[in-house]
Amino acid sequence: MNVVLGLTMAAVLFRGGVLSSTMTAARTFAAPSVHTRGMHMSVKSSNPFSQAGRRAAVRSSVAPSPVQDSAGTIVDDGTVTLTRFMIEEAMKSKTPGQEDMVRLISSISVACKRIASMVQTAGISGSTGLAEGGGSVNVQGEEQKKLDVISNDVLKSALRPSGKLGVIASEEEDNPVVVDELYSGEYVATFDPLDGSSNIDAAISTGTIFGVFKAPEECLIGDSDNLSIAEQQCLEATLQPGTNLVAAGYCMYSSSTILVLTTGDGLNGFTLDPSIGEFILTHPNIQIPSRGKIYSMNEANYFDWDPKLQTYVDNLKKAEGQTGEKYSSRYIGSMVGDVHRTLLYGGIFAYPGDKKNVNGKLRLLYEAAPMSLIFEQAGGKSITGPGGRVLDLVPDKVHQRCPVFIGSPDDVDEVEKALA
Ligand code: AFP
Repeated sequence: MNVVLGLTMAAVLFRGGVLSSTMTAARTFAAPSVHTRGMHMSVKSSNPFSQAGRRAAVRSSVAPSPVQDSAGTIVDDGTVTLTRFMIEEAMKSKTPGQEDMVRLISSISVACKRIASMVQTAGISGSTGLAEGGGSVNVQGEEQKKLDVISNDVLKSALRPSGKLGVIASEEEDNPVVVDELYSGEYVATFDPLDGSSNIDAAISTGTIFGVFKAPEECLIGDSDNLSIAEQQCLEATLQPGTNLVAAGYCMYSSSTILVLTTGDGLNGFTLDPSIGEFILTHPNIQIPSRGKIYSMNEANYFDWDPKLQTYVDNLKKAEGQTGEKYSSRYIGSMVGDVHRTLLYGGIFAYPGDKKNVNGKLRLLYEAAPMSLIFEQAGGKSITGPGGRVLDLVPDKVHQRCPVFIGSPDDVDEVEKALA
């Protein structure tokens, strides 16, 4: 289930007393340093997860550094919450509008917490299953789950308190539509509220994917079905290439809830601590391994693939690819889960085009493009095929699909060569 939201973020963030005092604290006490512990990898293992997985885990280790005053009292326990991280980044940034970005990300994180809670209790609360008891189909012909619809509403209501939210487009709509008083100004956000929702009844990982663009210019849209050309142009603000993304991220609802975020200056991961209801920085400066040993594709489509792709995958299975090592296959069918594993362990995730669906299945604006920015920020690559960087693709419609090959740079280079 996918949604595109347009919104303006008013530049009032740092006027609030709470935030001002947080900033004062951040100035007074040195920001806690983040430690990543080193580990030697001298033992070779045939387990595809062992080395790459450990390498990623090592990078993820975070030990908070408490700060004490002269009397030895701990004045800062060193925990870096998402809010604190964003505020400190905004203070360091020379890019105007970062305060608005803090507010936007904060609203999204609240929605993620709510969705995480609903996903965890779906089996108890009776929110598993199909919306409207079945037969509720979105614009792309996909049957909606109850939680698709609820997650969409949660995102809308989390962003609405800004008073600026107005454009909503979803899989039930061909185009973004006006649902409220609308100011589509500084930012336009694209969402897939609950990606992988077909897995939800089996309690398998799902996620929310989002991308944030700058709106071309301030625009106001009335509450009318007959939009003027200027108003239509506002709605089309979502049709931007991924190179224009100013932020992207995902929340993964799994054994833990993880929010992975980039605002264009590296990639960081935060884990929800349910005891305090805060996202805590647990994966600072994520870097994907340059090569992995796992491929992740829906092989049920094998016989519809390009023969060159079939050969590439056959080679990985036979240990006849570039590394000469046998790869393992892992496929959840929930992009956020498959991509998160690929980001940490390395390897390749792909949803290629095939004979039936030449552009594959994944949607450019709220699946492929945000994930591509995320991977590039982590040193990975993402292409549609030979010579086709996903981020360069200019959408011509909101729900456009594109083939995706995303992962470790060496693995993506290998598949690109194989397909050329
Ligand atoms: P749903 O949201 O309908 O479950 O689709 C999930 C998804 O868009 C993406 O998350 C998966 O990677 C992909 O579809 C799986 O598609 P296949 O079932 O065709 O493998």
